[in-house]
Amino acid sequence: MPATANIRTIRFILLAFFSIAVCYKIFTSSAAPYTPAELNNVSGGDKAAPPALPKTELGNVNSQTTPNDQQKLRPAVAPGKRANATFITLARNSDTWELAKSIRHIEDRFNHKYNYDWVFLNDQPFDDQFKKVITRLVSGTTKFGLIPKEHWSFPEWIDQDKAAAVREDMRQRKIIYGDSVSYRHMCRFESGFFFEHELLQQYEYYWRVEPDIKLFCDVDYDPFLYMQENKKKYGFTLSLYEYKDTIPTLWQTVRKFMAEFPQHIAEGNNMQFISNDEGHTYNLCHFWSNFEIGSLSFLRSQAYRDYFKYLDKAGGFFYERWGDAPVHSIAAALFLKKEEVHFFDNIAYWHVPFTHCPTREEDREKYKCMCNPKDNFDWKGYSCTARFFESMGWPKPAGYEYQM
Ligand SMILES: Nc1nc2c(ncn2[C@@H]2O[C@H](COP(=O)(O)OP(=O)(O)O)[C@@H](O)[C@H]2O)c(=O)[nH]1
Ligand SMILES: [Mg+2]
Repeated sequence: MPATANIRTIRFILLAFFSIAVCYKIFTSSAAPYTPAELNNVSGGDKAAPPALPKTELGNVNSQTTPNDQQKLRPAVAPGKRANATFITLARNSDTWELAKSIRHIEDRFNHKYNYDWVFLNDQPFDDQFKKVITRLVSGTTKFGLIPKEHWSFPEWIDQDKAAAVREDMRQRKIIYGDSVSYRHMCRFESGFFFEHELLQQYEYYWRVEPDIKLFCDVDYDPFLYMQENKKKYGFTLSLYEYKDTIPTLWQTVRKFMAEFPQHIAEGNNMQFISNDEGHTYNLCHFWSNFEIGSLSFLRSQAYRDYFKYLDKAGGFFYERWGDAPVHSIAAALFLKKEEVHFFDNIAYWHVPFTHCPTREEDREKYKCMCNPKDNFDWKGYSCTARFFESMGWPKPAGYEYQM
């Protein structure tokens, strides 16, 4: 072999070796720029057990970012006891996506730490998509129930022709939901039957959630336990005046009931909230029942059952358009002591078109609220919350005058 060929071979071998070495370096450095431990530090690592940063770095992080230092992060699941409680939602299959939003709000602000169950009820069977989408969003156990026919139909004493004539009249007068049969079944079901459903029998407290609601603040305590430990029976966030045309004879029916069942009227009740003249007339004030945290044994009490039966016999769910909000509220005002009704001021809530945002700046800070306090409905003219405060003998909270 000539000498030049030898030199070429040696050059080729050296070049090949050098190229392989360079490729190896590039490949290994781009495939693994950090060790797994370093990666954890970069991304914040596992939520449950954040890796401890070196002291000097922690100092840096704290001086340049807000708000949480690592020690303040709460555990993913709140320790301690639970109440015997569930969320409850009445919904149609067509509500799936609006309801999904509500559930994310409740889970993100509260239930991912508490994992309470959630019962869903429908007058039609829930479809597979509803169950699949909803189940993956709820941190507790989901239960899907069908409403029995007798809880979602006209009772035999209702005159169908009379009811149809009322709907037509209300349609012409453009009364909201005035011509709807299903809305009337819904109001009657929420007034008198949801707490009788077999899926709710095991529970003591409920939190009602509707599709398309929002929570604006963290709920970093357990409202169910709060109810239990403070002997509360009914909780609300928003109150307002009812449309008079939907309940023309409701109050006269309630007055007849009170005369026939005086034993059900509680001592120390809150008649003052619902009447400006000691019970002669109804002032239309009610708690907005699309949000409720309540005691199921209150609704299952003899007083409430007698009351609902009496109203149902009078026919106003179909001959007028009685809503479950005034029906529940009148009961809460009359059959409970006024201290048993709780205003959940720190649960900031929206259901179209009203917002409840905590009045006090300290609360909005403490609970990491994202609502504009100017949107708070509590002190505006159409709200009954000022009246509730008056009935309780409470002063209005600081700052209310900027939210009127
Ligand atoms: N299964 C079922 N749920 C209903 C029906 N109508 C209303 N709902 C539910 O009843 C609640 C109140 O109804 P919604 O339309 O929100 O009434 P609004 O808040 O008074 O305007 C919501 O949870 C609805 O999903 C119905 O026909 N069938
Ligand atoms: Mg609604």
